[in-house]
Amino acid sequence: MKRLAWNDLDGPARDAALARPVQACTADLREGVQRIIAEVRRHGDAALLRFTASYDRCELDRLEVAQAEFDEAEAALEPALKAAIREAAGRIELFHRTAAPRPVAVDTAPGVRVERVLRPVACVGLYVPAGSAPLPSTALMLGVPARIAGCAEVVLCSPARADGRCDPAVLYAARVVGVHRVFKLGGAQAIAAMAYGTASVPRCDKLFGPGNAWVTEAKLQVSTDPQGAAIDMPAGPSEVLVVADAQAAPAFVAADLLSQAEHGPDSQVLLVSPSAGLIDAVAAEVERQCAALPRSGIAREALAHSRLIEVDSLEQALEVSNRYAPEHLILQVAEPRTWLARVESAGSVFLGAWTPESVGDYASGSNHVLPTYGYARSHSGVSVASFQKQISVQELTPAGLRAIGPCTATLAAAEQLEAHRRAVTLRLAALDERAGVS
Ligand code: HSO
Ligand code: ZN
Repeated sequence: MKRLAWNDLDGPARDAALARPVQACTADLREGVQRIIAEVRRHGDAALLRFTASYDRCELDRLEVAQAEFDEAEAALEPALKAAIREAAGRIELFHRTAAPRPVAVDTAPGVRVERVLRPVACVGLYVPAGSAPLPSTALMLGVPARIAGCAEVVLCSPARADGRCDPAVLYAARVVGVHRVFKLGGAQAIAAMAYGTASVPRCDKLFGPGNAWVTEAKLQVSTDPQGAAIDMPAGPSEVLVVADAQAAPAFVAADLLSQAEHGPDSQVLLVSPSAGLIDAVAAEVERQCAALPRSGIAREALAHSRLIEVDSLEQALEVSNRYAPEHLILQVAEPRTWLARVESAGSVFLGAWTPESVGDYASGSNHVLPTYGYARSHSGVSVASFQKQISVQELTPAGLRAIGPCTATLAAAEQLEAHRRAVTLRLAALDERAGVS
């Protein structure tokens, strides 16, 4: 890991220190995805079966997972894993229900009622990757808020293995959270199928979930097509920034850094600390722990573009963190809660030595589909609100129109929008007439 002292860096060097690995969207990738989308739109299921045969190396005669396959998956799974999936789903449900937006109503003037009502996005498409590691937890993170929002149709796509089956834990998680239909589809073809619909895959209004470069590029392409589908957020590789002080346990900090580094070679992990001693100790621990990991090769590639940054204070550490806007921010400092007020941009925050980032990935109840790549400056993680539309409603009584009509008419006149003004003034005149004012 590269070691830097923040105060020795000038402006451009600071930008470079916090730069993410470049997400190369090559012309090849863009055109490859365009071709897949065009094929799926033209040939529907036939194209999906063809792409699945060539990319996932399995010949299917049906894309949708049948009830019997859910039953088999459930029978094959360890009871302990099934219990953990149900336990995690319960806490994700509790947090997301508690944090869900509520309808509101307020009288903004006597006789002027303004409301917000909530409606579910009707049909949503969830993508659950299954590349180097299938992610049943992602099925929970997307399926639970979709169900709470009340989406009428919840579709999930996840690539099949070479034996033609989906990962059994993904299927079990999908069933636990009440996903309506699951399809054995991966990559850009899954995104194209859900965005445009085929004979077997329903057309979805909004697509959710992480994926590789092909999935990400396909989501971007369908989201810029008015005929396509909306998406949850722009996505990039996983990342974590740990702020730690001299009293932090190096082994804990190293373990948290490695837990993100093992996601993929382009994951990024940063340690920001005012303690040179802690940085040395963490660097040694990372080496030691990494060697013992099954995915040490992946983690090592990620560590190659990760950083250890020495700052002069925790205040400065928080400034660096806000500038980076990490997907995950871990505060391993004395009294972490006192620093929370300084956090301006982060997807999800983990306070104190006993809060590893892994608990947010799986089981604390918060969501793990979070803004990466600096999007935490302007975006939030997936929540029930992501699966809803907020509709505003207003209703005026005659007294209400009398109260706010003149303000409206004045503003309409200032914008020289006479029809707008008259829509108010003719009603005010009608009220005057009714009241017998001449
Ligand atoms: N940390 C990932 C989510 C995840 N981790 C799923 C394990 N499974 C999001 O950045
Ligand atoms: Zn993770």
